[in-house]
Amino acid sequence: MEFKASQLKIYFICGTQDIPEQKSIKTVLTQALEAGITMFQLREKGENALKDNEKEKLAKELQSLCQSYHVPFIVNDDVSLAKKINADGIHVGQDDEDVKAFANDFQDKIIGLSVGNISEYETSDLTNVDYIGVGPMFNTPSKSDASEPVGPEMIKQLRQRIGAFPIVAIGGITEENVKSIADANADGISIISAISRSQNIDNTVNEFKKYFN
Ligand code: TZP
Ligand code: MG
Repeated sequence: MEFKASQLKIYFICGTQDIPEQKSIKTVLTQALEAGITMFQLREKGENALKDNEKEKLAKELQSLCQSYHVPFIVNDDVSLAKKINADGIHVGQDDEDVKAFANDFQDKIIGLSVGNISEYETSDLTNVDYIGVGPMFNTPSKSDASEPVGPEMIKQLRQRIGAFPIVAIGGITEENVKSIADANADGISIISAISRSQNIDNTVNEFKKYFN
């Protein structure tokens, strides 16, 4: 799938750990796709994360859901799974596998890299990278080892250095603070809990969409 920065507008990230009890990740993703998310990332993390065959089975089910809505399906961290199921892309952090090591296998795929601050930006090789994920913007309930929030100011600083290179903001983004992210000139927002825990996913996604058009 060819990458366009517009696909970053409403980038939903989720794993089974992010789903409230009594709900399923398939239902939540279906509602989010119906509401108009523009990209999806499967991020299985933590003690109870699915592994191996179970993870692959879930990944394929969610991939096929995304395909029916023509929304890119991205895998977090797990390069071999992304290759195996022919995902649309992979997202890695600074401490994950080096982009150089897998870039060759993802030439026609989407590659995302997390960049937390200016020094990480300066030491990152973006040659094969399609977008950077910048954050955490605010305090986040969804990443136990998250670093200190950098705020929308970090988007502005990176934008000055990076020009039109695609930037998606992450971390603690809600309907209350999304305007500050749009004003800082991010191409989009990546969201876990504000969507996965929303009482009305359709309404939440549509509120977010107003800021990225
Ligand atoms: N990376 C930085 S913050 C974060 C990740 C994966 C979690 C974002 O989740 P939420 O619930 O949207 O704050
Ligand atoms: Mg990672």
